[in-house]
Amino acid sequence: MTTTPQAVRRASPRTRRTVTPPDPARSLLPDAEPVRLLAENGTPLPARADYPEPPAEVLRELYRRMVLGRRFDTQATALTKQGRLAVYPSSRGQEACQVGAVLAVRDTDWVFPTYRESMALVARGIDPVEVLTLLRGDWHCGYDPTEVHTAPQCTPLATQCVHAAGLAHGEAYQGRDTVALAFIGDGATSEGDFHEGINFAAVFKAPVVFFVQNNKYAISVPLSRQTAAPSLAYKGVGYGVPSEQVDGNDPVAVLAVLTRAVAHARAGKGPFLVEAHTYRMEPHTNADDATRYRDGAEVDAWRDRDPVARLETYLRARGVLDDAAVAEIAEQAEAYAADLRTRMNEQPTVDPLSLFDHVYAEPTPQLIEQREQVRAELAAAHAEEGDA
Ligand SMILES: Cc1ncc(C[n+]2csc(CCOP(=O)(O)OP(=O)(O)O)c2C)c(N)n1
Ligand SMILES: [Mg+2]
Repeated sequence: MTTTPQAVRRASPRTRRTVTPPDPARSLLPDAEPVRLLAENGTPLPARADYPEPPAEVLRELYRRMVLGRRFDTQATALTKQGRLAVYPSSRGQEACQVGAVLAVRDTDWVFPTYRESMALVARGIDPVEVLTLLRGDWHCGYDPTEVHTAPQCTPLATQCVHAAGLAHGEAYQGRDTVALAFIGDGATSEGDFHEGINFAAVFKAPVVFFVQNNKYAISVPLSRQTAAPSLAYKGVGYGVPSEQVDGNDPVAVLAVLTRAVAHARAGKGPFLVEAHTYRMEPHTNADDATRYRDGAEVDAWRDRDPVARLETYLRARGVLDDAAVAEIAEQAEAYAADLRTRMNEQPTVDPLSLFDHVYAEPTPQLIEQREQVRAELAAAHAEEGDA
């Protein structure tokens, strides 16, 4: 073996320079400030090369679906008051997140929603009556998840994170470029399943976008009582996952940031975490009284950051929307709500025994026994009715 003079110089302790290796954590950290492309009053902010603005026709469609989504949301709340829905968790104020996120993925990608995401699901094109089936208490899920590439809405917090990681890993393993988009609440990032899901996805480079809607509350618990993290996006770095923060009431920025996060996952670079700063304008659900834990001034401040108005102002100024277009979209939204009302007023016939049908692919002995108990009770009740 020959030793070159350079090699000797490199090895010599007298001449070795201490070069600080690049900090691998730095590239994973989000910008200190949430990404924002529109000011609160709807005027455009300086363009960013890393987050190009989506095309005008996409922004028009984003606006249209946000208007429909908001109308759907108010209609659903009204249906709880009429006894047509058992419960409804509103996402009013979160329209940019709900609609922007689903517009960033393909129809063949998988979405993993929570109970808060009814608006996102209708924006994805799922029949609103099917979306509300769970909340009406008829079935655990009203749509066929495999047909619409959308998991059932999860009520147990953060369980969808492990489902998303598993599905994304399975799809990649089979050579498909499917991305999984998991919706998560701020409170749910304190759950074990969030950590297990993101860790698994990071280790296996599973194409998952973890999308945290930080709406500042977990029912009555404010964010400050939930976490000491400077930002929920910082939770990515500990798992080796890059992240970004975005103004969740800026629809253009949400779509731009999610589009890039989805592209990152689809390119095989592993998961990405996005934290959107937004606000839940309504109580946790129709059964909650939010005045007991937050004051009106806070809610009013967020009313001024309305995402629908922000996008409308911007698109009008750009000439993408005018009075006629806005009126036409409002009309579409009214027709959509009217159709939903009519169909939700039809009383569905649900076979109580169907409760057991989809719990497991193969029913367990316990389920078979419970099903038999219910069947016998129903038969006895029918017999009694017949006697009367
Ligand atoms: C594992 C689990 N623990 C507790 C609950 C009760 N629970 C339902 S919603 C909720 C708050 C969740 O807040 P967040 O994650 O911020 O989502 P948001 O409701 O604000 O969209 C809690 C604690 C639950 N559903 N699942
Ligand atoms: Mg929350």
